[in-house]
Amino acid sequence: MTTTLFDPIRFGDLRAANRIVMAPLTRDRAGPGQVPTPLMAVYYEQRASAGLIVSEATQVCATGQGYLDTPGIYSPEQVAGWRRICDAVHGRGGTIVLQLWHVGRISHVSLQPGGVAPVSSTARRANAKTFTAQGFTEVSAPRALERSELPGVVADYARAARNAIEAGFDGVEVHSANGYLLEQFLRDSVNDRTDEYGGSIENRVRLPVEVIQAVSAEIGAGRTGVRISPVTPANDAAQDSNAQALFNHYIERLAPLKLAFVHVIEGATGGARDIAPFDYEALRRTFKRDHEHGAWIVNNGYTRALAIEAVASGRADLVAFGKPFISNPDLVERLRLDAPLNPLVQATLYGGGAAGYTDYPTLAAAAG
Ligand code: 8OZ
Repeated sequence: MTTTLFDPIRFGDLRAANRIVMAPLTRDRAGPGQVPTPLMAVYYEQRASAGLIVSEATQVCATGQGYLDTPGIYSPEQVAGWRRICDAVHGRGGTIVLQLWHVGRISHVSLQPGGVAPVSSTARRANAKTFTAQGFTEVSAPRALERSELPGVVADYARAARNAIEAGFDGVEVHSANGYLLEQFLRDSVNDRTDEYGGSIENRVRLPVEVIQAVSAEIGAGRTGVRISPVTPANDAAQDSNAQALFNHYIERLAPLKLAFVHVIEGATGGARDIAPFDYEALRRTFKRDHEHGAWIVNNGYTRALAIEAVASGRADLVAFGKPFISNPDLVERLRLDAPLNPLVQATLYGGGAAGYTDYPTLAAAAG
């Protein structure tokens, strides 16, 4: 029988009631101290029918922050805030993992402890903007991390993963996409280091692999996933000179860890799927080679028809939806019924309160 988008699945130590994933979505609604709020618990609980929720990107340490009002997972208050969210989602039978994030150079001095420069693989500034208390602002020039500081970065991720489990998350997704810190090490268009963390592909994957190994060792590979975006131009991470070779090698290094999942953004994040030719299937084959039970999650611009085809053909195990989940808390039900979707309101995406966050109607509410 053909596998459908609505069939359950087990992968690693995780289980999902269907193959529909809520993609990580930055909404900038954390409270003081970067603590998740009760309103955020309402928002996630409303979306708990997703087979898997990947939380919004969450900084692993204070220097990992690059946007106003994004949540953290490094203080006891943040852990307590997230616990409320995990309890709410689990109360509805959902599964939720936390996305572990360090923005690297995609930040602004006004968001950094002590107002100092953000850190990166490089001291070169990105041609990118971020959202600060002053509105959209050019990112600040970074400082290149010293070789001796890198074990501390790895430790920050491991501690954050332990905090996530303590908060009640089912696992974590390491954010290794979209031009943030780990991709600032991966790509030769950004990484200009001359130590063993720069130069060759083997050297550039070193920090991301160390981070993912440390997280797996801390909480178990069966609760650990990774998100990649091999060809995205997001956040001035210009194409690597050989993206295919880079990501082939990266997945070769990750495959023996037997992670729960790999989550791949195909094409330009939030944009064209066909921005550059890339053989995603080669990565999937490598990941699955000795680990059939690891899940391959695909994302970016999937329609209902494309998602059904991706799962039925075996090209993907699960499909992540971003924007449709913002405006449709009951997206799973709508996809099942092939019902129309609520349109997205752009103005309320980032920051603010309940408007455009927890007030999108379900089908039932719209009918009532
Ligand atoms: C949109 C706005 C701010 C951050 C990403 C975490 O692109 C993000 C992000 C998206 O991965």
